[in-house]
Amino acid sequence: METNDLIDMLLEHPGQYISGEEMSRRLSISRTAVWKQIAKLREQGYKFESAPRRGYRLVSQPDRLSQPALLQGLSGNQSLGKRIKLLTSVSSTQEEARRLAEEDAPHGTLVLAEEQTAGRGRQGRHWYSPPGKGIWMSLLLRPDRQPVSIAPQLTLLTAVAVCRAVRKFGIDAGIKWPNDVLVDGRKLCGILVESIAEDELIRYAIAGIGIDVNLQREDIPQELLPKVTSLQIASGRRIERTELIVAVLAELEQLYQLYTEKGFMPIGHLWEALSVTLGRRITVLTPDGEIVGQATALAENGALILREDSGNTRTIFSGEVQLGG
Ligand code: BT5
Repeated sequence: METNDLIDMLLEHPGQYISGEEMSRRLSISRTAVWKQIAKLREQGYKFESAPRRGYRLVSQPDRLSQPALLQGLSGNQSLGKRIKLLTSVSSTQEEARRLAEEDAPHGTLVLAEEQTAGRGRQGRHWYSPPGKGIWMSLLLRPDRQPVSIAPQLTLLTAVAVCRAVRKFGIDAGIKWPNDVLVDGRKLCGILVESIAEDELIRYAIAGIGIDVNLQREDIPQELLPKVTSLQIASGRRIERTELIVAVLAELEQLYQLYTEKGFMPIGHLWEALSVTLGRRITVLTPDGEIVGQATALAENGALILREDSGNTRTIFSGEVQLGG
């Protein structure tokens, strides 16, 4: 007998106890075999309550992503997420997406992992990606004859997509320039767009998205605690990862199409509306030192425009923004 038969039977009676005797009769296996299957399922992360004479009740199932459920959820999309590679553990989904891109994987190919052992942020920083708690994924984009200079726009577009998807779950997320999605001033998602160019044109870009979904405070490393949150911490409830992945990809599909048809301007406006940076006094840490001023606008090329106290206007292409200054 497959453990699945037992699970199916328990799922047919949600919340109800079923006695060991009844299970053994209905599945035509011995009572010992039932105990063994229950033990095996417990090891896989299923949780049961057992009570004398009443039997077993399924309390919760492990939160695992499944390829059929994802493909089903994404079936409404035209191009993004039609091909999925789902891994249990990988160094970084960016690496895997890149490998697939070099093997001519199509636009919209999505790589997801339950866990990353060497997830990365910008400038080689580490991205913490524990198993089963978050969304760690990379999306392959093949823009049509676009210059490499548009890569920052893709970062902003991705941030808008994640922010809008998260808001659909009733969570008040905002975007910190350029690539962080925040809730209550804490980071919930990071985005890393890497592009491979040839003759100044993008051959392909890989949009890496890391979202802290069901992490609890004790899951977050001490040094990250002051500045990191998760959807579960922010909302007080578990969020179904598959639903959120589907929501993010649906937003991305829509925004990417808008971008292809109308350029960056409408995306820029959406970004501005969700920004927690614009209009604020900020400090930007750049490779050349600190710049303090008022964030006034987003430039067409994705740069941030800042007005220093002296009245000088500065254009920031990259850097670390701290709100306040
Ligand atoms: C980012 O870098 O925010 C981009 C993160 C992109 C991660 C995704 S996951 C799927 C794909 N595969 C990868 O290997 N990467 C992408 P950056 O702005 O440099 O921020 C990195 C900083 O965020 C770290 O130095 C930590 O301070 C903080 N951090 C690390 N892990 C975090 C987490 N899980 N949640 C929130 N903040 C985190």
